[in-house]
Amino acid sequence: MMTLYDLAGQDDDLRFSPYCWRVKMALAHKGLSVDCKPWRFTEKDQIAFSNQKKVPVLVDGDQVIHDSWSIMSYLDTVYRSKPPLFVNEAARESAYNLKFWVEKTIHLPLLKLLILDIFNCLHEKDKAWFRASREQRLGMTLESFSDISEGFIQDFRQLLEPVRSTLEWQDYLNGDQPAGADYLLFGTFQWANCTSSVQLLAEDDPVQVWFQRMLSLFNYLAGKATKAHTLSPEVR
Ligand SMILES: N[C@@H](CCC(=O)N[C@@H](CS)C(=O)NCC(=O)O)C(=O)O
Repeated sequence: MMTLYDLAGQDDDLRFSPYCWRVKMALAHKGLSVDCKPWRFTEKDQIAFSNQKKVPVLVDGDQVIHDSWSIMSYLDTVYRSKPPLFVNEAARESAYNLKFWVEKTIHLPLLKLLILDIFNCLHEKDKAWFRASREQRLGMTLESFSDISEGFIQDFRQLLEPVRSTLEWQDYLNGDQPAGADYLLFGTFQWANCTSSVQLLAEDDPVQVWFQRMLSLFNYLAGKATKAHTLSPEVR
């Protein structure tokens, strides 16, 4: 069986990395089983064999692949007889553009909404590292960076217009069935879903309706995920 190094929070079952969720959904789409090993930000030694410092890292026999996009591409190349994540080169290219839009346009504003919730759900051993590394990157404290105002949430919702306009008339970004593009965006919302109770989207927003549909896939693989705000206070 394959092994996936998967970011975990204070509780081993709290798995909230947007990039790891992409991969878990992609593996389920292909019908491949995986052992998802909990990993913390400060456990760099455990993934040193991958010659870099981030998860997801997938180990498949003697193959070691890191980076969510590279892993998805690997799965399509090696497991050709399984359902494709990208049906053709055009689908792959458009998913690649979507990945950039998600990472460049959506992740930073979303991080502003989530950052304190993320910090609170980390394992104790990760907290100081996370604060120091993120404050250095952002050039300010987590508290100054955070914005959960109603106005900011409205602005965030506006950013989603390009995908909303697609999801208004089709069930999935891929069409009538989910595939790679859906998992690329899904990871981002699952990041929020697992770490925070902020109401990111209105209930009738086509993006929210799509997200609920995504949660139910593969026998509720993502819908059953542990969420920080449902853990007991002692664990949190
Ligand atoms: N481009 C990578 C990004 C992976 C990434 O940023 N992973 C985070 C967890 S969500 C991480 O491991 N961070 C460790 C660090 O910042 O040192 C991908 O698509 O997989």
